[in-house]
Amino acid sequence: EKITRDKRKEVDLKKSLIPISQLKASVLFERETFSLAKALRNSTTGIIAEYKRRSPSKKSINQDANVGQVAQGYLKGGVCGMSVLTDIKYFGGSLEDLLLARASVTLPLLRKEFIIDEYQILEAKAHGADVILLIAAILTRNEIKTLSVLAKSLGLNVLLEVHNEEELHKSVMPSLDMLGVNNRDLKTFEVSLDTSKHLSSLIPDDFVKVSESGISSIEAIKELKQYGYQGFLIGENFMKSENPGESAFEFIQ
Ligand code: IGP
Repeated sequence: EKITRDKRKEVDLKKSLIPISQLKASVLFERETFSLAKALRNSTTGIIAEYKRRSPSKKSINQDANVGQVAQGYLKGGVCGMSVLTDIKYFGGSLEDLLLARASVTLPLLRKEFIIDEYQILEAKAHGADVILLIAAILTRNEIKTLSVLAKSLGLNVLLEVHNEEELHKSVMPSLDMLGVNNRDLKTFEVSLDTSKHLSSLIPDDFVKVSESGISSIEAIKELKQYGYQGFLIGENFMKSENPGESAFEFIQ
């Protein structure tokens, strides 16, 4: 089953939403955010570790790991930031997971979600996110602009994800902080690090470059660094272990 905008909307319409006034009145909405872009620029490892229970391509990865414990494990392991899936339908995640991660660590946190409207950005801030993901494949240039400008105005970093040249050309604008290249094709689930290598030279230098998905070795990271990448988003490779934090620690050592 492919992930499309329309499906995303169907899911959103079904859940009951917290009123915007209530989101804006929350304590977390007022907090000063951490900058993932800054953390990545100052880091030698650049690892963004993801909390992911399951995925459309892998079904179950790790249903039992406690998100707060994983967050603390990642922090101890030396990661730069953490990504938390909040999508229920495809990834078994929730905003509750984001809140629990926020309560457990001071790491920059990315809300990993199919964001298509402004409400989801207010929601992200109110649940402790520091960074939002925008996926070029499901947004127009105008939407990317409106959503990223709103996120910036709330002090959030923006990670824009692309998978090909066309998406990259459509998306580049000053209101983004980080440009992520997804090595996984969201339509076929095929993974190739060549996607990152191929697109790297087309990404302007003022953005932090992040390589996403399918990374499972230090050798891969060394190679991607030579292409200018400073961030590496890793999920499954850590989550498939019983103790994802320890797995991240061993990886980074
Ligand atoms: C992590 P992996 O292969 O290390 O588990 O991948 C992350 O890149 C992946 O979960 C991801 C993703 C996304 C998930 C990247 N972009 C967009 C959902 C939506």
